[in-house]
Amino acid sequence: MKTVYSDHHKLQSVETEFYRGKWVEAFEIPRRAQLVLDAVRRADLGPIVEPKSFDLAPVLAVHDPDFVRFLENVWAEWVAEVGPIPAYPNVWPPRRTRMIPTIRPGAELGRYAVDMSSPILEGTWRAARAAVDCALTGADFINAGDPSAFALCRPPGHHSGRDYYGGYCFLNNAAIAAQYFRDTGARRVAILDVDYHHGNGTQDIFYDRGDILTVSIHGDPVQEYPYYIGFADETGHGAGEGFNLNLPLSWGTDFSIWRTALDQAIDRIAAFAPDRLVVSLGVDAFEEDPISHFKLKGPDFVEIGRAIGALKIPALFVMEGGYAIEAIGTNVANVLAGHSSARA
Ligand code: OKP
Ligand code: ZN
Repeated sequence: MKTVYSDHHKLQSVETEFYRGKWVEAFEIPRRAQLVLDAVRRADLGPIVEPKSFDLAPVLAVHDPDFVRFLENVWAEWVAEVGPIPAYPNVWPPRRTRMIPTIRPGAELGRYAVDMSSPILEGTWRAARAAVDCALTGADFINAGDPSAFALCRPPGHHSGRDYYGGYCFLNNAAIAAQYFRDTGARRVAILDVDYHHGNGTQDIFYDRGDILTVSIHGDPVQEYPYYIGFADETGHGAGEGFNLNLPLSWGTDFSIWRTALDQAIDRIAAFAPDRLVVSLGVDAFEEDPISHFKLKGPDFVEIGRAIGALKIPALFVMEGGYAIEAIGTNVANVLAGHSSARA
């Protein structure tokens, strides 16, 4: 299995993040990707390659043009008004608002941001574009016949919706790859999100679509980020009715329970019979994760990979979360190794 990796992710780097009323040491840091890369190398999973550069068309196929233009340009506007410091919103539009454009970067940050976890920096746009390039390059390997590929994306993407960003995510790498699969010949695509957090952005993007099935296993939104969305009764809308499956689980969930949800997810995907599978691969369901509350252990990740591999559907793994620095590499490599062993 090829791994697609770009050094540009390092452009998205902050020391601290705002967490429960305080500035604390940041969780989503460049070292995460470095450690995953090291582990993939050590596990001898296959070649590590640089992404090709894609134009904006695949991004604009899932994100609104005004949002994309905002991400590209807000840094320059923020620097001109505020100076070269991380750009955060501190104002948000209330419900039932008319959403009339403003000429102030701070107000535009609040229009598109859903939380304060995702500062926009000088290199954010380039880092986010490079992550998309990793996902699309991986998709091309699968289109060329590889049974699987790993896009080592950073920043992650699954919290980014059609026109919003947050949860460390700017552009939705997995959604962009899924749509790209559709646009390059796949008739049906499934996205399986095993990150601890609900893939709210991915759900938002495909909610009214019956050609792209979205499935997410995650912390119950009554007690876990992103809150408000990710409930079991959100099943899709219009042509998408029945094509979104949420499997929320409580804090303390261990692998025996998690595995039951995975079986449901896999049964639904098998029934959908997609031509391509995109896996939003977060490993923050791990018991030692500092911001999460599930109880998965290292070897469980091998079994996750194996179960996904048993579907025998060409699979693109797209890196999302995972913050237990000492184990992130092993946990990711375990999923990929499990998948390769089942596909062999
Ligand atoms: C990104 B990914 C919870 C604060 C959470 C943002 C978490 C984003 C997770 N109290 N802050 O899905 O791993
Ligand atoms: Zn997560």
